[in-house]
Amino acid sequence: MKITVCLTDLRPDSWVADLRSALPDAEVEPWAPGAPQADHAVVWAPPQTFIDEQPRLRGLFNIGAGVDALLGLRLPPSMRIVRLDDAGMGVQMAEYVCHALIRHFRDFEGYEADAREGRWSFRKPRDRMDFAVGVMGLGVLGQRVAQAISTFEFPVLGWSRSPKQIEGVECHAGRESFDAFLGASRVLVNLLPLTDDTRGILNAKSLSRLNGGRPGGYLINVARGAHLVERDLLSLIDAGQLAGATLDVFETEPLPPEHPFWRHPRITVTPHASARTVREVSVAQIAGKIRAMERGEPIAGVVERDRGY
Ligand code: NDP
Ligand code: OXD
Repeated sequence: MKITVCLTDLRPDSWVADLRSALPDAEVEPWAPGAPQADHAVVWAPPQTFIDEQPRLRGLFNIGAGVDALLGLRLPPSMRIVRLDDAGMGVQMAEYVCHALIRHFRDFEGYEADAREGRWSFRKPRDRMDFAVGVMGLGVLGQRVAQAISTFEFPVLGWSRSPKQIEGVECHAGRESFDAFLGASRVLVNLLPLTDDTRGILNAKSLSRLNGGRPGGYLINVARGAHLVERDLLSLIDAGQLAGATLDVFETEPLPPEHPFWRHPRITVTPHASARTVREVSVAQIAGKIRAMERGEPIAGVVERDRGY
């Protein structure tokens, strides 16, 4: 069995070495143009040339959870696309979102500013019942995040395509319940995949519904930059309708130095770092799935191309 590794903007050496250890019977090589046809590929943002030169791959294993970049390529119908399921990202995403939520709720930014000035002053405690958190996307990461938030006793709502029942989470599903979900949420966390249905879903109309249409809504976007209409967010914050945002993903990455998000006092920026791929866990997961596929067994995380995730 041949495995090729094509990781744009990342060095493949450690991935190749770890895959060789995990699959000692396989021939694992980094991809270069003209390489022989492989059976499976481990990829991150591969170029179209790679797909065109490897048309008989059976499995295309993405080293991330989001497959929007892969689905933008022309892919033979026989090629199965497989995303990472958690693989160490769930706990990181839970940490990131809880940190951003609590930093905003407790105004730790204000305390940090006070500390820089040597000022001893308190904030009035706020009622967490007024800070309902809505999680868009209740998949592998969204469910993990919703459950983590609920341990801090915030009211938690969730929104997905198909109906769900999750303890401690008021679950909504489908477009028809979107407005009710938004209106009942004050802090909005985005963990949707980027698809034709979800592109631009965070816009002036949807974001101004937060908190029942009253000022004070807050956005945490950790999914994809193209979910957000960036100028709409800026207008709503500058008009005082939204209290601010924590953003990990952007329409253009790296975020250009001149972008207004960098210096906006109500926006916190991180460089697509909320949940990093953990190589050791990911290699173990991918190797397990390749072995199962070779035995003809079903595997988790196969992307349904029609729905886009
Ligand atoms: P999943 O595929 O497991 O979950 C996706 C969820 O979104 C599901 O609950 C699904 O509903 C819901 N959904 C999809 N389309 C719609 C729609 N049109 N309306 C309502 N709900 C919808 O994905 P993950 O949880 O693993 O990951 C989510 C995203 O997070 C990734 O696609 C990626 O873009 C991003 N990500 C970002 C990272 C970062 O570092 N910033 C790291 C990892 C991931 P249903 O359950 O009904 O199918
Ligand atoms: C992912 C990501 O999709 O890192 O896994 O964004």
